[in-house]
Amino acid sequence: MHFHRQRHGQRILSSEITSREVYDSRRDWLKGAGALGLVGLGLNGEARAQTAGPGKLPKLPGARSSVAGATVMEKLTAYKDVTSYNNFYEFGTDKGAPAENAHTLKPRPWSVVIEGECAKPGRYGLDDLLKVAAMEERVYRLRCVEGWSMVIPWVGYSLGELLKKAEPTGKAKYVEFTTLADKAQMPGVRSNVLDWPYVEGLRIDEAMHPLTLMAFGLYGEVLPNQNGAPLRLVVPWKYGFKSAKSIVKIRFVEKQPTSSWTKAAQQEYGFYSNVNPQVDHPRWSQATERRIGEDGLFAKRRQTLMFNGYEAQVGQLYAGMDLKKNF
Ligand SMILES: Nc1nc2c(c(=O)[nH]1)N[C@H]1C(S)=C(S)[C@@H](COP(=O)(O)O)O[C@H]1N2
Ligand SMILES: [Mo]
Repeated sequence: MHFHRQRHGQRILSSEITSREVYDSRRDWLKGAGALGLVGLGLNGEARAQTAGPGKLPKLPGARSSVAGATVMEKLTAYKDVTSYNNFYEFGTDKGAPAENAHTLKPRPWSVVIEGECAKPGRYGLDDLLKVAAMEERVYRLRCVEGWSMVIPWVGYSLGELLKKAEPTGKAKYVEFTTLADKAQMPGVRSNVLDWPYVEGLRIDEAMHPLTLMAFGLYGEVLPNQNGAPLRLVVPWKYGFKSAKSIVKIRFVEKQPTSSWTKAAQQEYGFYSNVNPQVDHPRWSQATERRIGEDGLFAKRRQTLMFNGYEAQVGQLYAGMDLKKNF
């Protein structure tokens, strides 16, 4: 049995801490909603989720999502940690580099090209992208392949809502995402740590799954630059690197795209990259993870869950596949 911390001289069991944290995060959620006078009101009868950030950036609230699995009842990772411990190699490889350097990114004006195997290709401006579907708040776990995780209240809508607009053809078996690579805005692009631009891909059914989020915000505000402003993917059952930041192009393709990480190390980063505690990274185990913010003296690593805890929602997508081969 592990003990997490001492409080008023009492030792608190991990089981008690967990329910306590869930309670605290629910209460904070309600407090936020109360401050805005929205408790129990809700537009269209929906409960409004109002998880507020520090108010430094424009507000972007979302209604609490009704998508199955969209709200993890675990303590939220602090806004400060979510925005200061990042992977965004276009701004440097240190965890603190994106927060330090991403002020040079200009998230407006912005547009995304949608092309390839679809009936309605086109270029969408950010204001149109923001209006494609109602904004929802989704509390997802995000687990990095490096072995740390966070719980983040994202704001956005299902990527499928946007993809549908372009009317993908029968040949659209995969979707490729390309992100901004501009040396003038992104100092890290001068290094050759990755083959720029950053490219990621999903199978079309993964891209259309309601949990796959086109995110525009977090903590009730627009995305901070270091988290992938003005829009990024969040694919909660896959390792974090599949969640491409600052997207500029979405392409429907017939053949499986090659991601930048697969190009960099084919044996380490497969196309699927589903969170899987049974398939180790060649250089380290994936059985456990460190929750950012829980790194005190008594913090213990958490068991990593199959599909990052989203197995009930996405397991069927991989029925019959050998997940050791398709890692
Ligand atoms: N364009 C781009 N997107 C990216 C990355 C990157 O380096 N460049 N890093 C990925 C990795 S490894 C992770 S873990 C997540 C981190 O997202 P966060 O900083 O919002 O937690 O972003 C992903 N998206
Ligand atoms: Mo990552």
